[in-house]
Amino acid sequence: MIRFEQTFTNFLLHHQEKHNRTYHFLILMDALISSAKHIEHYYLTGALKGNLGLAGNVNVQGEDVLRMDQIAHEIAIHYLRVSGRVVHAISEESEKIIPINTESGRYFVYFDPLDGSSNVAHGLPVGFLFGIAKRNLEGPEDGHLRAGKDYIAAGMFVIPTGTFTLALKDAGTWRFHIDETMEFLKPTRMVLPEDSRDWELSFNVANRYTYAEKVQDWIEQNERKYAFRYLGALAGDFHRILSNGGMFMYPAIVNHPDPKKNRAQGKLRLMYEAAVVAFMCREAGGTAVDETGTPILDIQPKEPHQRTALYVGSRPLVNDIARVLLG
Ligand code: FDP
Repeated sequence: MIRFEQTFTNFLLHHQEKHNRTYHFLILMDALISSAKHIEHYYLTGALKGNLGLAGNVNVQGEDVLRMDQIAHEIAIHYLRVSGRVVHAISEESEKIIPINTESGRYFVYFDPLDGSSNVAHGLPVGFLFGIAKRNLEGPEDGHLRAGKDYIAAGMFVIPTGTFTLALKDAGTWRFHIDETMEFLKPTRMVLPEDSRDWELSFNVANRYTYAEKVQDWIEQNERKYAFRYLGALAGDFHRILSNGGMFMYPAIVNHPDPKKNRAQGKLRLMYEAAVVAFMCREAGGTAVDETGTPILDIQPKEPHQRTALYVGSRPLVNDIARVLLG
């Protein structure tokens, strides 16, 4: 017997209808879905085409090889452009803000088309993360750098696993899986589990002695209570936390033996990494803070590629470390 599941498109149409919303968001989501499918299939065959390597290489036909993250960026910009709905985009792959439809666009899209670069050469999971904010339709526009609390949606595709997670403001975090007809199906509401038995901790353990002493102490006191997992791609690591609970963290690096390698501001990007997962986490019942214990969603970005430290996951764990960070 074939089992049929609700499609993402159907889910979203009903959602928009129920909340009396416009069709513009549907067109934007269609562009993001098309981008993700295109990137996913490019990625699956990337090793074959020699596209998982470094830019500047030349392939056997003597053609320039583009890096996979540059290809992913171009794919996403193409679909965002033809959607006609985007005022401008901020991409990890472009230093400058990218104007798209500054006249009549409606949304700002902040994205990282291929996050988790250390996995790329191996064809292992990477993420396409995005946050969406809406233009001020009532008054003058103000510079377009929105704090996470002002996003209307945020999501991630874990490429090439065929999973897609989308959080809609005040309407929950939902996970979808791709089927053999390339449809994302089966909306499943994600709620961080309260039972701590399956909780996981996720951080780059090689960095632990470079963290602030109080963070090191917290790890010392808590690490034995939980399983430890680290893929090295935020989308994949956070995907697990959303299912199992626990905490992903990328703390500030302040005690590196080579001081030039310290990252007091943190490593991850606020607008298209930290705020994206923080938004999904809030809609799933969790929370996220930076190195000062400030909620990630409250941070007003000053520039598009701003970095931050990140602690994200189950509320009791994040609140516990926030207390230490504030102390
Ligand atoms: P990467 O630098 O490999 O692109 O974007 C930042 C990010 O990946 C995250 O996806 C990931 O969680 C983290 O950095 C991995 O950093 P480390 O290699 O320092 O652990």
